[in-house]
Amino acid sequence: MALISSITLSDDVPGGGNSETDVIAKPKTKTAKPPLYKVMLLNDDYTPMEFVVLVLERFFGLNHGQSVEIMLTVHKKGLAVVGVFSYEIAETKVAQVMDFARRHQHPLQCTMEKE
Ligand code: TYC
Repeated sequence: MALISSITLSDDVPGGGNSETDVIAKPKTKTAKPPLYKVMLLNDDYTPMEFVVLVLERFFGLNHGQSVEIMLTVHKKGLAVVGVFSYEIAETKVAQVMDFARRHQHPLQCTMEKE
């Protein structure tokens, strides 16, 4: 009996299971997904519509029809989300758009916000 109890009441596994046969507890799968960020374009009275369409095609990979549609949404509503990205990608898109607008002397504003 002493031998059996030393196996069945093994104290190296919580609950006193047999350490040679028990399955180890499942590791906690707590891999939080990285936060996402909305990138938005803001309306203004001066940036030409064609320039905004070009921005959407060039930096957001949208086709011409999608770009016209989103540009018009910004024009009418004041802003629109143009894409959702990881922090690093969103930051890069914002910087690219702001730099492109500045170089062309347009007041176009592009911002990001946590989703
Ligand atoms: N409102 C601008 C115009 O009438 C067009 C425009 C659209 C500007 C979208 C900025 O993000 C913008 N020329």
